[in-house]
Amino acid sequence: MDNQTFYITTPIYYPNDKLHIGHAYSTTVADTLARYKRLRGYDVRYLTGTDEHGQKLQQRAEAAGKAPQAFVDDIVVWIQALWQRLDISYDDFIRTTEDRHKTVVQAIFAKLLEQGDIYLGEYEGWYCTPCESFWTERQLKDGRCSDCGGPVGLVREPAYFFRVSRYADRLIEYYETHPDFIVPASRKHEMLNNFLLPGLEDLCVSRTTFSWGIPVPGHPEHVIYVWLDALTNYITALGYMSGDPDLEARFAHYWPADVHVMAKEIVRFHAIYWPIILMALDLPLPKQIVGHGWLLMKDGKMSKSKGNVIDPNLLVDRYGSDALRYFLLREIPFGQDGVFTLEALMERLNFDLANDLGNLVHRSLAMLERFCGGVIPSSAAITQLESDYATLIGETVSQVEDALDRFEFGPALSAIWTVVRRANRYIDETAPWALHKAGDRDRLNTVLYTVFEAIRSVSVLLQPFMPNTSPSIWSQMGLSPGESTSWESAKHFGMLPSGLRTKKGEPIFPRLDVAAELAALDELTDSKGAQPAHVTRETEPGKSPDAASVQSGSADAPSTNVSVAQEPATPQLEQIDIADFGRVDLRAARVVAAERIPKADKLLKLQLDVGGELRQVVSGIAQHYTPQELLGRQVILVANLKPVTLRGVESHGMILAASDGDRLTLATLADGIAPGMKVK
Ligand code: ME8
Repeated sequence: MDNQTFYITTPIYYPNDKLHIGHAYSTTVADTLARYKRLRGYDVRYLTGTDEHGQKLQQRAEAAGKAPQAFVDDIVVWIQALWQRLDISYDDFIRTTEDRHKTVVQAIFAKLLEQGDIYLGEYEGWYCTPCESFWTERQLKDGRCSDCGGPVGLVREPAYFFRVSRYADRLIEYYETHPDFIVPASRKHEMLNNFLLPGLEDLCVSRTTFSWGIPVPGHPEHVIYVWLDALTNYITALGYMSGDPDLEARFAHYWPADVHVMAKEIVRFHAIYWPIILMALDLPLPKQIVGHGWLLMKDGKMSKSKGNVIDPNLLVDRYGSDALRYFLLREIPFGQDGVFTLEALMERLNFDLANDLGNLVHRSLAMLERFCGGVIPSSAAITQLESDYATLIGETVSQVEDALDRFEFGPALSAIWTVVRRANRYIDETAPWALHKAGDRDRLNTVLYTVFEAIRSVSVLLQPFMPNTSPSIWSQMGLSPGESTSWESAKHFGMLPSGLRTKKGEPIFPRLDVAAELAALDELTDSKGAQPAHVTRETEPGKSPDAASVQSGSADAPSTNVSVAQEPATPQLEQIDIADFGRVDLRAARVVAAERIPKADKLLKLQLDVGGELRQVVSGIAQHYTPQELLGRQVILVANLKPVTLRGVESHGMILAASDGDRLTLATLADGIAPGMKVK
């Protein structure tokens, strides 16, 4: 039987400027999933590319004194080199200026025109050039672009329109019958409430006031609207309507896409217009539209004009691609906004990579050299300690698989790090140096075999996330890739062959001098002082950072209705005054009942006594506290948080906790504080 297919895409990025770590994040996320599915035996196709037309690009090229094609060509070379450096394993890179794309877009346009989905009319309305978005008067927010908050221009020109309203009911029904179509689900409600239920207006799909685009067939004074042009890349790249039987067969093989990855600001185009285009073409819809949050900087959105954009190359140069990939995947909670700081990067590199993983590999190899002549021994009899360890690894594999199925990259890595940290503790507990001294050869062999077996399992599980680290561990262990490095092998403790001759090299992740690194990075980036680099496009779209979702997990982050400090102690958000803080109603509360929520392994449903009032709060602490442990605890409640529904359970408020991602501790009050008392 043929392997199951898995077709995954990133947005095709605008080559109007060099890309930044926000783009690197989406591309790394998609790459991790593509690599993971390949390891699981899927027939994977991973597509990325560039969206090269449109008014914004034409303006940028003019400003640079270049022809648009020459302008984008240079940037595309830069982008492809970046993806190579970040080990992005794409199978195809589509450029919308390629003939294979342009001719099919024209054929699609002609087909939609012929079947009456597209008609000629006159557009009068608002246009946001940075977002390449049309807006009606009603959709503007305070007279500005609803997406980026920037200024909009009035446009009046003859234009073709797409009767999208024809398909709205079918799309609403599709949302209802496919609850996993949009991830996270909160974005589905946004689509329904803000766009679909109020009624879709026909979409303008051509422009006449500039020329940098694909001409409408037979009417070259019109160019096809850049989003219609761009969205279709997902099918033109496969070979849809190409007329080439091999390519058409490839299209039939991979379509529909399994996952379209993007950030939240373009979910609207993918969850509304793209499905409608596909319905009009009578094609199946993609299985999932996944919209993650934004990487922000301490001072908000990244922007060239603020001079706070970080070039991913800079970080790859200094720390390597795996370190950057690890940081992005580990640190940014998928679906939520996350603040990028160089301090947090340094902490992850020093603690997780150098101290935990790097040290485990290095110290184990050093002991093996000293005690066993650098040759991996056979295990002798095992004790409960080793069999518990084997169980932990088996459970970890399932946790990683489940987490990746839910796009939870941080928790997947955190599960792997439980094994890494346990291995370091196991070494401390079993003290191989003492076994060596006591001449307890059998026990020493068992312990060292177990340590290397744990390292092998970790290296297998790390492959999708850190594609260079695993081979470099194998090479130091003398292990050749094969059966004992396959994904399945991680589930079977004992697959490490004994007798391997190891080759200890340099530590795989050196420890960094944080102060020296920060000073060097500050020199190398445009960032100054407390405002290091953040990521956005060259224009200043004014998309305000969603501070609430960074810290507390708002509706965007339904699974963590608990305040989690993602960052080191340094302040990372804009300063507020006392009046801002006064708007938060913090209250002492006592937990009077707690229970798990079925099928939500992170959530607990709590009943809180808030001084005579009983409050129900859903909290993402189930992996850190059992319901019993919480009974009677004094906690701090954010009492005036708007109610939300999480997994069908109403949550009215949020309790505070401190966390570094792995550990989480509730913020509590001394006994004797009366419930309901104000905390300030
Ligand atoms: O929108 N944080 O292209 P684009 C996280 N051409 N991700 C970010 C980010 C940030 N700060 N900044 C950018 C376009 N991204 C269209 C897409 S698709 C048919 C057409 C990532 O160059 C994220 O994936 O503006 C976001 O959706 C995308 O880059 C926007 O890239």
